[in-house]
Amino acid sequence: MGEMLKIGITCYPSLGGSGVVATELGKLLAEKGHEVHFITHSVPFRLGTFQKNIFYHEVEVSDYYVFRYPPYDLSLASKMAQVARMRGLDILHVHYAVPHAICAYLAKQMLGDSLKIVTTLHGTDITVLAQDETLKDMIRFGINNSDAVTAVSKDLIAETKELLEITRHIDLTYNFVDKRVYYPRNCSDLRAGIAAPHEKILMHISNFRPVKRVSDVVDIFAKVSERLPTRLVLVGEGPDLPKIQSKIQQLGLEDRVTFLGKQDDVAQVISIADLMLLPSEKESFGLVALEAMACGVPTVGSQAGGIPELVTHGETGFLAPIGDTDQMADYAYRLLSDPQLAARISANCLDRARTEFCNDLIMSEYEQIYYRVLGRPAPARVSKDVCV
Ligand code: GMT
Repeated sequence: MGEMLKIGITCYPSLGGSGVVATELGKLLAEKGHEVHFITHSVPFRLGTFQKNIFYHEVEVSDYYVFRYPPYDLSLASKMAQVARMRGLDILHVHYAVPHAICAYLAKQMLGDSLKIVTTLHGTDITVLAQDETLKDMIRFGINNSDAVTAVSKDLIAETKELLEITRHIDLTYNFVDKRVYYPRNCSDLRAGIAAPHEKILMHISNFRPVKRVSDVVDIFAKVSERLPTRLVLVGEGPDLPKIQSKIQQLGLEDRVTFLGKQDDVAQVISIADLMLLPSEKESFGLVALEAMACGVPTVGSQAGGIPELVTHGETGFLAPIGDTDQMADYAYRLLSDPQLAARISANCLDRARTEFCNDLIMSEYEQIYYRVLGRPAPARVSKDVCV
Protein backbone atom coordinates (compact mmCIF):
# COMPACT_ATOMS: atom_id res chain seq x y z
CA MET A 1 0.00 0.00 0.00
CA GLY A 2 1.51 3.37 -1.04
CA GLU A 3 1.18 6.57 0.92
CA MET A 4 -2.26 8.20 0.44
CA LEU A 5 -2.21 11.28 -1.79
CA LYS A 6 -3.97 14.63 -1.93
CA ILE A 7 -5.21 15.15 -5.46
CA GLY A 8 -6.88 18.20 -7.02
CA ILE A 9 -9.09 17.45 -10.03
CA THR A 10 -10.23 20.02 -12.57
CA CYS A 11 -12.60 19.21 -15.42
CA TYR A 12 -15.61 20.54 -17.26
CA PRO A 13 -18.24 19.64 -14.69
CA SER A 14 -21.31 19.74 -16.94
CA LEU A 15 -22.40 17.03 -19.39
CA GLY A 16 -19.52 15.42 -21.36
CA GLY A 17 -17.31 12.34 -21.41
CA SER A 18 -14.22 14.07 -20.00
CA GLY A 19 -16.25 15.35 -17.03
CA VAL A 20 -17.68 11.87 -16.46
CA VAL A 21 -14.25 10.21 -16.53
CA ALA A 22 -12.73 12.85 -14.22
CA THR A 23 -15.57 12.62 -11.71
CA GLU A 24 -15.74 8.83 -11.66
CA LEU A 25 -11.96 8.67 -11.26
CA GLY A 26 -12.12 11.09 -8.33
CA LYS A 27 -14.81 8.98 -6.65
CA LEU A 28 -12.76 5.79 -7.07
CA LEU A 29 -9.59 7.45 -5.73
CA ALA A 30 -11.53 8.72 -2.70
CA GLU A 31 -12.93 5.23 -2.07
CA LYS A 32 -9.36 3.94 -2.11
CA GLY A 33 -8.47 6.44 0.66
CA HIS A 34 -6.92 9.33 -1.29
CA GLU A 35 -8.10 12.86 -0.52
CA VAL A 36 -9.75 14.31 -3.62
CA HIS A 37 -10.46 18.01 -4.19
CA PHE A 38 -12.63 18.96 -7.17
CA ILE A 39 -11.77 22.50 -8.33
CA THR A 40 -14.45 23.41 -10.87
CA HIS A 41 -16.96 26.16 -11.70
CA SER A 42 -19.91 24.04 -10.55
CA VAL A 43 -20.45 20.69 -8.85
CA PRO A 44 -19.61 17.90 -11.34
CA PHE A 45 -22.93 16.39 -12.45
CA ARG A 46 -21.92 12.81 -11.66
CA LEU A 47 -20.57 13.60 -8.18
CA GLY A 48 -23.76 12.51 -6.44
CA THR A 49 -24.19 12.65 -2.70
CA PHE A 50 -21.66 13.43 0.00
CA GLN A 51 -18.81 10.95 0.02
CA LYS A 52 -15.87 10.44 2.37
CA ASN A 53 -12.56 12.01 1.23
CA ILE A 54 -14.20 14.20 -1.42
CA PHE A 55 -14.13 18.00 -1.26
CA TYR A 56 -15.49 20.60 -3.66
CA HIS A 57 -14.02 24.07 -4.28
CA GLU A 58 -16.03 26.40 -6.48
CA VAL A 59 -14.19 28.68 -8.90
CA GLU A 60 -15.81 32.10 -8.66
CA VAL A 61 -15.19 34.49 -11.51
CA SER A 62 -14.77 38.19 -10.81
CA ASP A 63 -17.39 40.36 -12.51
CA TYR A 64 -15.60 43.64 -11.72
CA TYR A 65 -16.92 46.25 -14.14
CA VAL A 66 -13.50 46.96 -15.71
CA PHE A 67 -13.40 43.47 -17.21
CA ARG A 68 -15.07 43.24 -20.59
CA TYR A 69 -14.63 39.43 -20.40
CA PRO A 70 -14.69 37.83 -16.95
CA PRO A 71 -11.22 36.21 -16.49
CA TYR A 72 -12.26 32.60 -15.76
CA ASP A 73 -8.81 31.14 -16.50
CA LEU A 74 -7.09 33.42 -13.98
CA SER A 75 -9.74 32.72 -11.34
CA LEU A 76 -9.26 28.99 -11.88
CA ALA A 77 -5.43 29.22 -11.67
CA SER A 78 -5.67 31.27 -8.54
CA LYS A 79 -8.18 28.84 -6.95
CA MET A 80 -5.93 25.90 -7.87
CA ALA A 81 -2.96 27.60 -6.16
CA GLN A 82 -5.07 28.50 -3.11
CA VAL A 83 -6.46 24.97 -2.64
CA ALA A 84 -3.06 23.39 -3.29
CA ARG A 85 -1.46 25.61 -0.63
CA MET A 86 -4.23 25.35 1.99
CA ARG A 87 -4.82 21.61 1.60
CA GLY A 88 -1.24 20.56 0.78
CA LEU A 89 -2.08 18.98 -2.59
CA ASP A 90 0.48 16.61 -4.13
CA ILE A 91 -1.06 16.52 -7.60
CA LEU A 92 -3.24 18.68 -9.82
CA HIS A 93 -4.90 16.36 -12.32
CA VAL A 94 -6.50 18.38 -15.10
CA HIS A 95 -8.86 16.91 -17.67
CA TYR A 96 -9.02 18.56 -21.11
CA ALA A 97 -5.97 20.61 -22.05
CA VAL A 98 -7.67 23.94 -22.69
CA PRO A 99 -7.40 26.01 -20.54
CA HIS A 100 -6.86 23.62 -17.64
CA ALA A 101 -3.23 22.59 -18.33
CA ILE A 102 -2.20 26.22 -18.66
CA CYS A 103 -4.07 27.23 -15.47
CA ALA A 104 -2.33 24.40 -13.62
CA TYR A 105 1.04 25.64 -14.91
CA LEU A 106 0.28 29.11 -13.55
CA ALA A 107 -0.74 27.64 -10.19
CA LYS A 108 2.48 25.67 -10.05
CA GLN A 109 4.49 28.80 -10.84
CA MET A 110 2.81 30.48 -7.86
CA LEU A 111 3.56 27.57 -5.53
CA GLY A 112 6.77 25.88 -6.58
CA ASP A 113 7.91 22.59 -8.03
CA SER A 114 6.64 20.24 -5.34
CA LEU A 115 3.14 20.43 -6.88
CA LYS A 116 2.94 18.04 -9.83
CA ILE A 117 0.66 18.43 -12.85
CA VAL A 118 -0.96 15.52 -14.66
CA THR A 119 -2.89 16.45 -17.82
CA THR A 120 -5.34 14.07 -19.48
CA LEU A 121 -6.16 14.74 -23.13
CA HIS A 122 -9.70 13.67 -24.02
CA GLY A 123 -10.28 14.37 -27.69
CA THR A 124 -11.43 17.63 -29.18
CA ASP A 125 -8.91 19.50 -27.01
CA ILE A 126 -6.49 18.09 -29.61
CA THR A 127 -8.46 16.97 -32.67
CA VAL A 128 -10.37 20.26 -32.99
CA LEU A 129 -8.72 22.94 -30.82
CA ALA A 130 -5.09 22.09 -31.61
CA GLN A 131 -5.92 22.66 -35.31
CA ASP A 132 -6.66 26.29 -34.40
CA GLU A 133 -3.47 28.30 -35.02
CA THR A 134 -4.41 30.79 -32.30
CA LEU A 135 -4.47 28.03 -29.66
CA LYS A 136 -1.91 25.54 -30.95
CA ASP A 137 1.22 26.98 -29.28
CA MET A 138 -0.55 27.39 -25.97
CA ILE A 139 -1.79 23.76 -25.99
CA ARG A 140 1.73 22.54 -26.83
CA PHE A 141 3.07 24.68 -23.96
CA GLY A 142 0.55 23.20 -21.51
CA ILE A 143 1.42 19.65 -22.58
CA ASN A 144 5.18 20.17 -22.48
CA ASN A 145 5.00 21.76 -19.04
CA SER A 146 2.93 19.02 -17.40
CA ASP A 147 4.79 16.47 -15.27
CA ALA A 148 2.83 13.68 -16.96
CA VAL A 149 0.42 13.63 -19.86
CA THR A 150 -2.10 10.91 -20.54
CA ALA A 151 -4.47 10.37 -23.48
CA VAL A 152 -7.51 8.15 -23.80
CA SER A 153 -6.43 6.18 -26.90
CA LYS A 154 -3.37 5.28 -28.95
CA ASP A 155 -4.94 7.17 -31.80
CA LEU A 156 -5.15 10.36 -29.71
CA ILE A 157 -1.52 9.94 -28.62
CA ALA A 158 -0.44 9.64 -32.26
CA GLU A 159 -2.56 12.60 -33.34
CA THR A 160 -1.25 14.79 -30.49
CA LYS A 161 2.36 14.01 -31.38
CA GLU A 162 1.80 14.65 -35.05
CA LEU A 163 -0.35 17.78 -34.85
CA LEU A 164 1.69 19.50 -32.15
CA GLU A 165 5.08 18.01 -33.01
CA ILE A 166 5.42 16.71 -29.50
CA THR A 167 8.15 14.22 -28.64
CA ARG A 168 7.57 13.72 -24.91
CA HIS A 169 6.11 10.49 -23.50
CA ILE A 170 2.30 10.31 -23.28
CA ASP A 171 0.74 7.56 -21.15
CA LEU A 172 -2.25 5.61 -22.44
CA THR A 173 -5.21 5.69 -20.02
CA TYR A 174 -8.33 4.31 -21.66
CA ASN A 175 -11.79 5.34 -20.44
CA PHE A 176 -13.33 2.94 -17.92
CA VAL A 177 -16.71 1.96 -16.51
CA ASP A 178 -17.64 1.12 -12.96
CA LYS A 179 -18.80 -2.51 -13.15
CA ARG A 180 -21.01 -1.95 -10.08
CA VAL A 181 -23.07 0.54 -12.11
CA TYR A 182 -22.76 -0.66 -15.72
CA TYR A 183 -24.14 -4.17 -16.15
CA PRO A 184 -27.20 -5.51 -17.99
CA ARG A 185 -30.24 -4.36 -16.01
CA ASN A 186 -33.65 -5.90 -16.20
CA CYS A 187 -35.65 -3.07 -17.74
CA SER A 188 -38.61 -4.91 -19.26
CA ASP A 189 -41.13 -2.33 -17.97
CA LEU A 190 -39.21 0.60 -19.39
CA ARG A 191 -38.67 -1.24 -22.64
CA ALA A 192 -42.35 -2.12 -22.95
CA GLY A 193 -43.18 1.59 -22.74
CA ILE A 194 -41.15 2.25 -25.89
CA ALA A 195 -41.29 -0.82 -28.13
CA ALA A 196 -43.50 -3.83 -28.75
CA PRO A 197 -41.87 -7.22 -27.91
CA HIS A 198 -41.11 -7.99 -31.59
CA GLU A 199 -39.46 -4.59 -32.22
CA LYS A 200 -35.73 -3.93 -31.90
CA ILE A 201 -34.41 -0.78 -30.25
CA LEU A 202 -31.55 1.18 -31.80
CA MET A 203 -30.10 3.91 -29.60
CA HIS A 204 -27.82 6.92 -29.91
CA ILE A 205 -26.52 8.97 -26.98
CA SER A 206 -24.50 12.14 -27.48
CA ASN A 207 -24.28 15.89 -27.14
CA PHE A 208 -25.71 16.31 -30.67
CA ARG A 209 -22.73 18.19 -32.03
CA PRO A 210 -21.69 18.01 -35.72
CA VAL A 211 -18.76 15.62 -34.96
CA LYS A 212 -21.31 13.02 -33.82
CA ARG A 213 -22.99 12.87 -37.29
CA VAL A 214 -26.44 12.28 -35.76
CA SER A 215 -27.90 12.70 -39.24
CA ASP A 216 -26.15 9.41 -40.13
CA VAL A 217 -27.89 7.80 -37.15
CA VAL A 218 -31.25 8.71 -38.70
CA ASP A 219 -30.17 7.43 -42.13
CA ILE A 220 -29.00 4.10 -40.67
CA PHE A 221 -32.23 3.76 -38.73
CA ALA A 222 -34.36 4.58 -41.81
CA LYS A 223 -32.54 1.87 -43.82
CA VAL A 224 -32.81 -0.79 -41.10
CA SER A 225 -36.47 -0.03 -40.44
CA GLU A 226 -37.29 -0.83 -44.08
CA ARG A 227 -36.20 -4.42 -43.35
CA LEU A 228 -37.11 -4.96 -39.66
CA PRO A 229 -39.63 -3.64 -37.10
CA THR A 230 -37.50 -1.18 -35.12
CA ARG A 231 -37.57 1.86 -32.88
CA LEU A 232 -34.96 4.60 -32.46
CA VAL A 233 -34.26 6.12 -29.05
CA LEU A 234 -32.26 9.37 -29.01
CA VAL A 235 -30.69 10.47 -25.73
CA GLY A 236 -29.03 13.84 -25.07
CA GLU A 237 -29.29 17.38 -26.36
CA GLY A 238 -27.17 19.78 -28.35
CA PRO A 239 -26.91 22.17 -31.30
CA ASP A 240 -27.92 19.64 -34.00
CA LEU A 241 -31.11 18.51 -32.23
CA PRO A 242 -33.55 20.81 -34.14
CA LYS A 243 -32.05 19.74 -37.48
CA ILE A 244 -32.43 16.07 -36.50
CA GLN A 245 -36.02 16.58 -35.38
CA SER A 246 -36.96 18.09 -38.75
CA LYS A 247 -35.12 15.35 -40.67
CA ILE A 248 -37.11 12.72 -38.77
CA GLN A 249 -40.33 14.56 -39.63
CA GLN A 250 -39.41 14.88 -43.30
CA LEU A 251 -38.76 11.14 -43.47
CA GLY A 252 -42.10 10.45 -41.74
CA LEU A 253 -40.36 8.56 -38.93
CA GLU A 254 -41.65 10.57 -35.96
CA ASP A 255 -43.90 7.72 -34.75
CA ARG A 256 -40.91 5.39 -34.52
CA VAL A 257 -38.49 7.73 -32.72
CA THR A 258 -38.40 8.59 -29.01
CA PHE A 259 -36.42 11.59 -27.73
CA LEU A 260 -35.47 11.09 -24.10
CA GLY A 261 -33.37 14.26 -23.68
CA LYS A 262 -30.59 14.31 -21.07
CA GLN A 263 -30.65 11.33 -18.73
CA ASP A 264 -28.77 10.72 -15.48
CA ASP A 265 -29.11 6.95 -15.18
CA VAL A 266 -27.39 6.02 -18.43
CA ALA A 267 -26.91 2.34 -17.47
CA GLN A 268 -30.65 1.94 -17.03
CA VAL A 269 -31.43 3.64 -20.33
CA ILE A 270 -28.83 1.66 -22.30
CA SER A 271 -30.16 -1.62 -20.94
CA ILE A 272 -33.34 -1.29 -23.00
CA ALA A 273 -31.36 -1.11 -26.27
CA ASP A 274 -30.44 -3.88 -28.70
CA LEU A 275 -27.84 -1.79 -30.48
CA MET A 276 -25.88 1.45 -29.98
CA LEU A 277 -25.08 3.65 -32.99
CA LEU A 278 -21.91 5.77 -33.00
CA PRO A 279 -21.14 6.99 -36.54
CA SER A 280 -18.89 9.89 -35.38
CA GLU A 281 -16.60 11.98 -37.56
CA LYS A 282 -14.12 12.28 -34.68
CA GLU A 283 -14.09 10.17 -31.53
CA SER A 284 -10.94 9.79 -29.48
CA PHE A 285 -12.41 6.86 -27.56
CA GLY A 286 -16.24 6.75 -27.42
CA LEU A 287 -17.19 6.37 -23.76
CA VAL A 288 -20.83 5.71 -24.63
CA ALA A 289 -19.85 2.64 -26.67
CA LEU A 290 -17.99 1.33 -23.62
CA GLU A 291 -20.98 2.01 -21.36
CA ALA A 292 -23.13 0.07 -23.84
CA MET A 293 -20.56 -2.74 -24.05
CA ALA A 294 -20.61 -3.11 -20.26
CA CYS A 295 -24.40 -3.52 -20.45
CA GLY A 296 -24.01 -6.20 -23.14
CA VAL A 297 -25.15 -3.89 -25.94
CA PRO A 298 -22.95 -3.92 -29.09
CA THR A 299 -22.08 -0.82 -31.12
CA VAL A 300 -22.28 -0.28 -34.85
CA GLY A 301 -20.28 2.78 -35.76
CA SER A 302 -17.52 4.44 -37.70
CA GLN A 303 -13.82 3.67 -37.73
CA ALA A 304 -13.04 7.19 -36.48
CA GLY A 305 -10.18 7.89 -34.06
CA GLY A 306 -9.95 5.49 -31.14
CA ILE A 307 -13.25 3.63 -31.75
CA PRO A 308 -11.45 0.57 -33.26
CA GLU A 309 -9.35 0.27 -30.06
CA LEU A 310 -12.59 -0.18 -28.14
CA VAL A 311 -14.95 -1.92 -30.55
CA THR A 312 -13.31 -5.00 -32.06
CA HIS A 313 -14.88 -5.38 -35.51
CA GLY A 314 -16.85 -8.62 -35.73
CA GLU A 315 -16.30 -9.42 -32.04
CA THR A 316 -17.92 -6.65 -29.97
CA GLY A 317 -19.64 -4.73 -32.75
CA PHE A 318 -19.16 -3.65 -36.35
CA LEU A 319 -17.36 -0.66 -37.86
CA ALA A 320 -17.45 0.97 -41.27
CA PRO A 321 -15.76 4.02 -42.87
CA ILE A 322 -17.08 7.40 -41.68
CA GLY A 323 -20.28 8.27 -43.57
CA ASP A 324 -20.88 4.77 -45.00
CA THR A 325 -24.41 4.49 -43.69
CA ASP A 326 -25.29 1.67 -46.15
CA GLN A 327 -22.60 -0.54 -44.64
CA MET A 328 -23.52 0.43 -41.07
CA ALA A 329 -27.21 -0.28 -41.76
CA ASP A 330 -26.25 -3.65 -43.20
CA TYR A 331 -24.23 -4.55 -40.09
CA ALA A 332 -27.08 -3.38 -37.85
CA TYR A 333 -29.54 -5.54 -39.79
CA ARG A 334 -27.26 -8.59 -39.53
CA LEU A 335 -26.94 -8.20 -35.77
CA LEU A 336 -30.60 -7.54 -35.13
CA SER A 337 -31.90 -10.31 -37.36
CA ASP A 338 -29.58 -13.10 -36.18
CA PRO A 339 -30.23 -14.02 -32.51
CA GLN A 340 -27.19 -16.33 -32.33
CA LEU A 341 -24.83 -13.67 -33.63
CA ALA A 342 -26.39 -11.11 -31.27
CA ALA A 343 -25.95 -13.41 -28.25
CA ARG A 344 -22.30 -14.16 -29.12
CA ILE A 345 -21.42 -10.49 -29.64
CA SER A 346 -23.25 -9.46 -26.46
CA ALA A 347 -21.30 -12.05 -24.41
CA ASN A 348 -18.03 -10.79 -25.95
CA CYS A 349 -19.03 -7.25 -25.00
CA LEU A 350 -19.54 -8.13 -21.33
CA ASP A 351 -16.25 -9.97 -21.20
CA ARG A 352 -14.19 -7.25 -22.90
CA ALA A 353 -15.69 -4.38 -20.88
CA ARG A 354 -15.06 -6.18 -17.60
CA THR A 355 -11.47 -7.15 -18.29
CA GLU A 356 -9.94 -4.44 -20.50
CA PHE A 357 -11.74 -1.33 -19.28
CA CYS A 358 -12.54 -2.12 -15.68
CA ASN A 359 -12.52 0.68 -13.10
CA ASP A 360 -9.93 -0.92 -10.79
CA LEU A 361 -7.50 -1.48 -13.65
CA ILE A 362 -7.60 2.02 -15.13
CA MET A 363 -7.67 3.73 -11.72
CA SER A 364 -4.53 1.81 -10.87
CA GLU A 365 -2.89 3.08 -14.10
CA TYR A 366 -3.58 6.66 -13.04
CA GLU A 367 -2.30 5.95 -9.51
CA GLN A 368 0.98 4.57 -10.91
CA ILE A 369 1.44 7.82 -12.85
CA TYR A 370 0.82 9.95 -9.74
CA TYR A 371 3.43 8.08 -7.68
CA ARG A 372 5.87 8.12 -10.60
CA VAL A 373 5.79 11.92 -10.99
CA LEU A 374 6.10 12.35 -7.22
CA GLY A 375 9.05 9.95 -7.14
CA ARG A 376 7.38 7.93 -4.37
CA PRO A 377 6.92 4.14 -4.07
CA ALA A 378 3.65 3.04 -5.70
CA PRO A 379 1.22 0.34 -4.54
CA ALA A 380 1.19 -2.87 -6.61
CA ARG A 381 -0.37 -2.46 -10.06
CA VAL A 382 -3.84 -4.01 -10.37
CA SER A 383 -3.92 -6.91 -12.84
CA LYS A 384 -6.73 -7.86 -15.22
CA ASP A 385 -7.53 -10.97 -13.14
CA VAL A 386 -8.92 -8.73 -10.39
CA CYS A 387 -11.44 -7.33 -12.84
CA VAL A 388 -13.26 -10.47 -13.95
O1 GMT B 1 -14.38 16.18 -27.32
C1 GMT B 1 -15.45 16.00 -26.80
O2 GMT B 1 -16.48 15.55 -27.33
C2 GMT B 1 -15.50 16.33 -25.40
C3 GMT B 1 -15.10 15.20 -24.57
C4 GMT B 1 -16.02 15.32 -23.43
O3 GMT B 1 -15.76 16.13 -22.57
O4 GMT B 1 -17.05 14.68 -23.47
O5 GMT B 1 -15.27 13.90 -25.20
C5 GMT B 1 -14.10 13.22 -25.46
O6 GMT B 1 -13.73 12.60 -24.24
C6 GMT B 1 -14.37 11.38 -23.91
C7 GMT B 1 -13.81 10.90 -22.57
O7 GMT B 1 -12.44 10.66 -22.64
C8 GMT B 1 -14.17 10.37 -25.03
O8 GMT B 1 -14.77 9.13 -24.70
C9 GMT B 1 -14.80 10.93 -26.31
O9 GMT B 1 -14.55 10.03 -27.37
C10 GMT B 1 -14.18 12.28 -26.64
N1 GMT B 1 -14.95 12.89 -27.75
C11 GMT B 1 -14.41 13.08 -28.96
O10 GMT B 1 -13.27 12.76 -29.25
C12 GMT B 1 -15.30 13.71 -29.97
